[in-house]
Amino acid sequence: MTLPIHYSPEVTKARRTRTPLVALESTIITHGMPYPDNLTMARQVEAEIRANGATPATIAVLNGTLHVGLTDAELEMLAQAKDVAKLSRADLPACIAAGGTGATTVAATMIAARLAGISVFATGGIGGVHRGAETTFDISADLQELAQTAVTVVCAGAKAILDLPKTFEVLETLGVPVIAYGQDSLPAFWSATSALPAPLRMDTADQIAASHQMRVAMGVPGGQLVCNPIPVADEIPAAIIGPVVEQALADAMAQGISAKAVTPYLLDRIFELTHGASLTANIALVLNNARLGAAIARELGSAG
Ligand code: PSU
Ligand code: MN
Repeated sequence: MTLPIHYSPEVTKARRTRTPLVALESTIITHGMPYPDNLTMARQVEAEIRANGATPATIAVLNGTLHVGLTDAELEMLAQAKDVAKLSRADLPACIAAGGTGATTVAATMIAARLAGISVFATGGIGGVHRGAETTFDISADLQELAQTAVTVVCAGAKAILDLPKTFEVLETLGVPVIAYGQDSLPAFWSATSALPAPLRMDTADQIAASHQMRVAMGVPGGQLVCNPIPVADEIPAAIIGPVVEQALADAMAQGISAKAVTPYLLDRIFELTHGASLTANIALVLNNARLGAAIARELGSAG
């Protein structure tokens, strides 16, 4: 069976000329940010990757075809679309088989990146263990994916809407290397640092690329999670964002929000409660991750 994969003209060219590629997810566009900031962010992050010597490949399913790289018109369509499906590992093949359209989460983007031979993926935050998971069992499939798919994912840590200690415990259990970039503590998305010590620390893109290649050479399945702190000038200190997150979680509980709707609801509520400041920080950290992702992809390209 031939897989219905479509490479954009830009990605096709990068594959031919062996230009390093960096994968990008689309759920952050459809479910993570409001229009039109989501479109501005999607364009800026692609531009940042190009400016840093790599080619961006934003991933989504459009009418039953897995798109690796989107044209500007496709980005715009997704950014404006309402009710686009959110596709994780469980949903991706079913959506393609049914001829549907959907945005890929971290887990689904990793699967697509691997199929396309792309080793690096930059995003904002990953899914993880939700607070109260001891009763709801709400744990993102992103964590399992990191344990089995050989893609290095650059994020800014996990959001405080999650239970951070439990998220990192699960990653440890799954054998996923969690690497803080350039500091000893794990970054916490909107805040550059947290009280949690990082299991691993690396200070250069070269070290991250070398460790990715060693995993592949040794046949150790799974990817790496790189946690890149938001630039301090752009951060929202924990003392400010903490109470906002608590409020959003209380509102989600009162509204009976559950399952796949939890993350999008919380992001939207935090946006409202911070009058947009959470979004400004979110865009800054995604751009920062795009730069590091491009640097890692360049190292992998030159070594591979
Ligand atoms: N965390 C964020 N922003 C996001 C997401 C997570 O800070 O946009 C999205 C990502 O696509 C991630 C997904 O893969 O939510 C996780 O959803 P769930 O918890 O339902 O697996
Ligand atoms: Mn979930």
